[in-house]
Amino acid sequence: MNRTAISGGFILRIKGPDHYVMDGGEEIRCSVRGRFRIGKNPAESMPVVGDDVEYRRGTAENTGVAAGLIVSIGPRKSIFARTGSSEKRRYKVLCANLDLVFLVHSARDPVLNLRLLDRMLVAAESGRMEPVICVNKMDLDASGEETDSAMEVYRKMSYGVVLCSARDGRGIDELASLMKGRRSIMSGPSGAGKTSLLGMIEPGLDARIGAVSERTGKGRHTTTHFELHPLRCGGFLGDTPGIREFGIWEQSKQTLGACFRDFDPWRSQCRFASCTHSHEPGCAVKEAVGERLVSKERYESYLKILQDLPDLPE
Ligand SMILES: Nc1nc2c(ncn2[C@@H]2O[C@H](COP(=O)(O)OP(=O)(O)OP(=O)(O)O)[C@@H](O)[C@H]2O)c(=O)[nH]1
Ligand SMILES: [Mg+2]
Ligand SMILES: [Zn+2]
Repeated sequence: MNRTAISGGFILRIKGPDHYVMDGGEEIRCSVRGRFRIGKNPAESMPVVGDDVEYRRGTAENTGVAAGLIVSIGPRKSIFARTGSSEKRRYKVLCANLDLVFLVHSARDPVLNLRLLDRMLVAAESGRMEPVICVNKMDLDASGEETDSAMEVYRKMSYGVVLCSARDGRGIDELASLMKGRRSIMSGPSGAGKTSLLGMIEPGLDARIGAVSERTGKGRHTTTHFELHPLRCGGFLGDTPGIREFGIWEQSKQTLGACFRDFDPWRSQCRFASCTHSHEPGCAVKEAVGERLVSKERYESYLKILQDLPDLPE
């Protein structure tokens, strides 16, 4: 490889040793050597999709195509991670620096699971990502009233909510306009319709993703591979495999409350600064739940997630 100047870009996809870097409108195939120090966690030592990188540009000797060597990775503004099912504390960063994460659920088939949505909102907040709640398959919800009223509590917390259908096309324009010029991904339970929505937003993209997805026993394609796809409207969009278990990483019993936006007006008024809003006397959050200023269901989600979290180390 002929060594030349350093250039910058971000990683679109990783295939084995090849890291495809988007630099302006050009894709450069880069390699990496060794490990990097990226986040504060030692688990974050390898580049992931979405990382801003600097690379030394050259030309691969045998093929003549533009190639490069990644020499540094920029700080991660946000991360999207997954936890292993066996070891809940361990996590793997799937991608970095996303502007938005679309939390795709379905009104029916599978049924709308608000407790799972709450877990995913915590994950988004924890990774410093801006979530947009997306309820798909609205064509299966005759009046739409039930879904609409279930979303009221989330709208009040200033989360973006889009009711959509990959079948009849409602909400698609709204999703497309949110994605314009931004880097985003879709995440949510398997079968909620993430890949189908992608196909509506950018015709043909679902087929490209389908080609690398796995065929399940049920005879349908399940997304297994992850990368950011350039959109014709500008912007980059990633599709993720459906979620079976959604772990929460890097949170403790003492920090979880900060991931619940609806607790914000009350958290600072608790008697103890280290309040976990569960058993403590003088808890302003619990009082707010009692006065119906905070939704009982949201508080139940909170307690459920809290159970599995460790205490903050002294
Ligand atoms: N009625 C209805 N069906 C839909 C809609 N969107 C998707 N589907 C169907 O739901 C099934 C699952 O859709 P996918 O797009 O594969 O779901 P996914 O979220 O990508 O699933 P995973 O890749 O397994 O995570 C398919 O049979 C789709 O045809 C919709 O808006 N309405
Ligand atoms: Mg899919
Ligand atoms: Zn409290």
